[in-house]
Amino acid sequence: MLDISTESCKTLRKDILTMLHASGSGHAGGSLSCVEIMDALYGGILRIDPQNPKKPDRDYFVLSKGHAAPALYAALAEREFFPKEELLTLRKAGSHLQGHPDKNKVPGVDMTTGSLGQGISIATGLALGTRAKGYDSRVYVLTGDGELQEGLCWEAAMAAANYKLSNLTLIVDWNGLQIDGPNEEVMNLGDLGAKFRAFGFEVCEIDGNDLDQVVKALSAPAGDKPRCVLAHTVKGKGVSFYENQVGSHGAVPNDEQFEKAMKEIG
Ligand SMILES: Cc1ncc(C[n+]2csc(CCOP(=O)(O)OP(=O)(O)O)c2C)c(N)n1
Ligand SMILES: [Mg+2]
Repeated sequence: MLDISTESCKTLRKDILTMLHASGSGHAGGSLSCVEIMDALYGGILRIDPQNPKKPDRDYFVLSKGHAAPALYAALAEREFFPKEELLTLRKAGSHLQGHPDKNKVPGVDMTTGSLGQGISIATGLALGTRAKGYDSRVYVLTGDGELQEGLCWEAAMAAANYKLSNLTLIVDWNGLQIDGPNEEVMNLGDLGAKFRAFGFEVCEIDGNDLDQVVKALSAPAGDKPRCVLAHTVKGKGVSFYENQVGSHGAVPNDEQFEKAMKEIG
């Protein structure tokens, strides 16, 4: 059973590495950077029921950075949406746990993702739709920082503010790195706080690997605008040879690295 604790974060990190080691492919860096966010959401903040994953008036989570699927799968398995042993089938032929999440195959996955840039639009639609139905649902979406270079993100942000979607929380995993380098070198994001404020969001900025800060930001009562949580994180967090390394993006541990990483996490 998953709870909100540093021990649960360690468990999620170990699950992620175990999956990647077993599959021989996947994305370590961006899965490890968002562990505290996943733990806070699936450890307690989201109003969801593993026995009834499609309950319409639940809370929703969209993993817009779908390549971090191992982090989502680990959280769902620890929250008992499916048996934990299945994590070892990551990316194997026939497994429901493919490299990117599929809502039609994996219990607890609210949206199929992997093509970057789409999640904020989807979450905006979910926030509008659940509000129209009169549900008390809150909708959370997690994007990468590099992902924000997709223009579609900003169209969706404009719409979310226009419709005053106070039930929507956008979390940015601001780890500073994307697939081929630091954001600042590839396409500088500039002052994201000022940008989201100008678009009509309420913005807060936190250390996204500090569990207390994450919980406080994600559980704060809704205001009258959509909220943007700029979460400063470390790509590859928890594993010394992955932290802040561009190469950790699509990294997979070999046997020796796996042992070292598991020891480091403790
Ligand atoms: C539309 C689209 N273009 C390219 C890719 C390939 N791709 C997968 S991850 C990634 C980099 C994402 O960087 P970022 O958003 O910063 O994610 P993180 O650092 O959290 O892993 C890219 C370019 C994709 N999945 N979708
Ligand atoms: Mg990034």
